[in-house]
Amino acid sequence: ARSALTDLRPQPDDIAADAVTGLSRTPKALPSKYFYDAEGSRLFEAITRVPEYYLTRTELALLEDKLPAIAQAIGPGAHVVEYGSGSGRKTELLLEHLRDPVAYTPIEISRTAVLDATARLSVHFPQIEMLPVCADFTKPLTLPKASQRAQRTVVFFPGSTLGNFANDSAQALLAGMRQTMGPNGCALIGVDLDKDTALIEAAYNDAAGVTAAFTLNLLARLNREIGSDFDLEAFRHHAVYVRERLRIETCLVSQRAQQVHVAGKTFAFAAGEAMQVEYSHKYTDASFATLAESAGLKVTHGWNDARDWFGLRLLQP
Ligand code: AVJ
Repeated sequence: ARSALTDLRPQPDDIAADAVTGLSRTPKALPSKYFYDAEGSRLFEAITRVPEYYLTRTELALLEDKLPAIAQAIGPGAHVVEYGSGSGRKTELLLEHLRDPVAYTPIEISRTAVLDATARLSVHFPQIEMLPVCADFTKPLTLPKASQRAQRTVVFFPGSTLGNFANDSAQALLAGMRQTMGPNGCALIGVDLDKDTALIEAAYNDAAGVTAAFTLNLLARLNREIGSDFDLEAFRHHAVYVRERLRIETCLVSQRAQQVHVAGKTFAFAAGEAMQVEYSHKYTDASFATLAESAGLKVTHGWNDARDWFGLRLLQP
């Protein structure tokens, strides 16, 4: 199987500029995309194993249970295009169950991550053409062309990663997927569902404090990479479910009045001031259908676990 990298040369992140922009807002904010340095990715893996964080294990069980039906709905000859490349076991399960999958394309900013993903999978799936793409999937993309045997492009976006995007960016991302899949394509998207507030809040406030460490690592990363001087002892993780907006809103709360220096600028925090760092949207059938429609897509199939905690949705133009 071929494994040449298509490098669309994504614009490198300007962490310092993005941090200064966010800290200059009212209320202050930092972009959640910066959670995932090596330590942040390790901490996220640890989150998926804490008992309160039901998302990953529920989605995996759902895939194991429903993939025969999902594969039936998708049909043969798929070119699977994954937005991101961090879902290892989920991708394997999908490729194992599809009928005659032809090609696999992970899309990721990190060159090493896409190459690792295809190298690992090519061992299990020597018959599948591996076409890794280094790109920013939130920007317009042109994919490498798969073999003529490919009948259909299937965008795979598991993990409720869509939930980390505010509604306007989620809509833009889905519209980009519609371009990527083409008129005959589809998208298989994992979404965390609206449910009892206590269950959702527990998942983002685990007793062992792994999620708190994950959130605070954002400040540690900025200190490491752009030389800021956030005092990690002086900020506390705070995550609440805001039902009117169907989302977990995670912030870091300043424990005292303090000043922080970032890229030559000084930012003052009041005692108790909250800085917004992450959204994790949850969906109802209605809210997800509305979001999909706003991007020109229809929800044609849906599969939930027995408790209706997590869902997989198949979207088509
Ligand atoms: C990356 C979307 C799966 O929002 O649930 C986990 C990231 N943040 N705990 C989510 C996360 C805090 C996560 N996803």
